[in-house]
Amino acid sequence: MTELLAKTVSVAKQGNILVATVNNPPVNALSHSVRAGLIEAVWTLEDDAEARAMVIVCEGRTFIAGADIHEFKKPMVAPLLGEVIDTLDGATKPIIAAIHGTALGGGLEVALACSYRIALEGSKVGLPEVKLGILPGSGGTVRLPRLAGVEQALAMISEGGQISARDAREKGIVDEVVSGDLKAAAIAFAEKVIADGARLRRTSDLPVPAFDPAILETSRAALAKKYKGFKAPLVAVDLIKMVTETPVAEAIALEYQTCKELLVSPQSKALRHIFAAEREALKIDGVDATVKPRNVSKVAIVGPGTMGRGIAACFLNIGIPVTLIGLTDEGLASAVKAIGKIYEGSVKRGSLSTEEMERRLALLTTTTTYDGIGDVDLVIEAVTEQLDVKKEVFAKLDAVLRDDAIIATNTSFLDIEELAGSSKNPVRVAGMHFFNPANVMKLLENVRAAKTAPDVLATTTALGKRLGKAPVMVGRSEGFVANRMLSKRTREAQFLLEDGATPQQVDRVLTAFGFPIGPFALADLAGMDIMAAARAARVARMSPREQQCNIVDRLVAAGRLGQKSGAGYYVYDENGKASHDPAVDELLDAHRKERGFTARAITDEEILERCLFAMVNEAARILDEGAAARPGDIDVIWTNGFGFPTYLGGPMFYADQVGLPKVKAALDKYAGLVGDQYFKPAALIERLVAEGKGFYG
Ligand code: 3H9
Repeated sequence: MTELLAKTVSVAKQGNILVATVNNPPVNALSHSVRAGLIEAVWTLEDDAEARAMVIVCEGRTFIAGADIHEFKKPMVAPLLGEVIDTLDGATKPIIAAIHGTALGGGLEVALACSYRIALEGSKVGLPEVKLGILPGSGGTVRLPRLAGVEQALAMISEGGQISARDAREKGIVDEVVSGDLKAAAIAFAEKVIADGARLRRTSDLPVPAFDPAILETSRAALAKKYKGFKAPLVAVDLIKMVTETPVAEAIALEYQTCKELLVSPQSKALRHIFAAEREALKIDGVDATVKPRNVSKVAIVGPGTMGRGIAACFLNIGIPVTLIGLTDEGLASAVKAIGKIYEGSVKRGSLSTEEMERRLALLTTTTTYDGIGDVDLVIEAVTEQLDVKKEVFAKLDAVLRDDAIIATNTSFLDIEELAGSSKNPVRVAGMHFFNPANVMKLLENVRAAKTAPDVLATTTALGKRLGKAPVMVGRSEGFVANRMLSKRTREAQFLLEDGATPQQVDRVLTAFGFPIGPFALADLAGMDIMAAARAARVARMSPREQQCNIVDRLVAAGRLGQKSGAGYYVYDENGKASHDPAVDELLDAHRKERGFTARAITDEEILERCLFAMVNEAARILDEGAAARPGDIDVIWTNGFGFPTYLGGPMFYADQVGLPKVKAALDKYAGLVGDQYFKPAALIERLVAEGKGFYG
């Protein structure tokens, strides 16, 4: 083996084949030393008269997963990735990329610049740059259409998805899919290439295959709708169009320029922030990274209601057997039917095979007793939100579970300490707060109580990741983080109606900001009876103005339960299309009159600031109390739980972009207008402003 100067790449000879091995954990990103090492490896290949071909393989869990995101914040140091790609492309002997895990972004660009690509069964390839607000910058947009066709390349580049090695083989992106020993297969492949005359096959020499230019405009329209507010997907269409009309060298230069410009855009900064924050959120404050999660291979769920069903589906989806415990056989039968319906929907849409549906359903058992769950590793209780009912369940669980089995509560607002304290074994109790529909929503608020064991916390986090969720660890706090902040936005949306805004205006302002749905359309979707029940549960602890702001109750009394009854804040036609209803104006007028409010014209700016900054202010309190460990955790919660636009980075990142002095000035203004008790700036905001800092320093 030859030691290269760059320690992350080594080369070794196997007969007349050079094997370059990349070893840059955790994901073999193209850090400076990998870039330098790959260039050195090609020089070694060129200098060695005996060597006739080279294989590039990676150690660890994956092939190169892209450019090193951590280097994006600093000035790039030569050699840049473009130089690596040019060196690979210009090699006079064939190079074979041997892909396992995921070849992503710059990693796939490296592979595309090689003469041949072989991939391990189960591996994946993709150009996910768009998810970071950028586009491929080292030939990806130029080479991929030449191999896979313009339509396929456009789909992959503009949406950033990954495709399987088999699909990639079918589309011409990889040459062979192998199983077993990848390195041995790659060497055998190289021997074949040498036997066939060591032919070079430069992707950049291939012509762009013919395509229907209409697909560019069709994609542009579809992307504008699907990724409303995102810049990079639309730039991708322009870039691909340019590539089809421009010679290779010029196209590569233009692509790099576009990537560089996007890299410094606010959207890319925000999206990269969320990428990092989601990974940071997996690190539990105060729990050492070496703490091992407990094994979870069998679970029970108590409560076959809406939440229990969705949670059960989450576990069945990843092959974990579930015992669903209910009070009656009828309730359980209806839960099984509902879970079946979830899967039937997926089968109809073509995203699930019938066999897979049957395999998942076979993992589900139901029971009305606690007798058979002595061997489960985890129980999630998802029974009704009443402390005494939940305590009773805990007592029953304590009687039958193994000592090391975990009890997780799905409570959304009960006191986690009181629940944990009701178990004989509080170290095993934590919260796993799923959001409805649990099988769809990515957010998972894991809740720690004072005595929860570190490995129980590590287990809920690891499990969240296995379930494909964005898990965030939160602490004791009424409504935890997500709902506690939401309640402030809900309060302001309601107060704005009293002050003179209309539901349409508030919804328009918040959707124009980037939320997928406004608070009133959302309330109509959830159901006004549900909203009224949630309000009733909290009303005793509300301020007098909030207590009397009973618009929701008025709507319920008027039979306006939302979409399900055809009318709520809006009226709905038979296709579910919402429109303005003058009856709601009358209802609001009557409410204002009764409560002594005179409607005034409210600006869009006031709506946005009151709704957003009320949340940010509450988040600052949550941080100060320690119920969230980092501002990034709150950004992950809001982007995954309530559709806060990722391209704005979440509420805390957004507040920093606005500038905390400006946020504080707005809070002061609304404290005067709406009331000090609602808008008095949180102590943390006062402190940060005084220190000239933001949430992120
Ligand atoms: C690009 O290539 C641009 C070029 O076209 C042009 C340039 C001019 N860099 O996700 P995980 C870290 S843009 C540095 O939990 P998994 C991550 O922070 C790039 N670090 O693992 C975490 O660190 P820590 C295009 C990276 O197994 C650790 O790896 N590529 C990078 O669930 C584990 O990450 C992408 O966008 C990186 N590129 O998933 C790929 N990626 O443990 C982004 C990850 O300290 N990456 N880390 O928190 C992914 O999609 C997933 O990480 C991957 C593994 C699927 C690879």
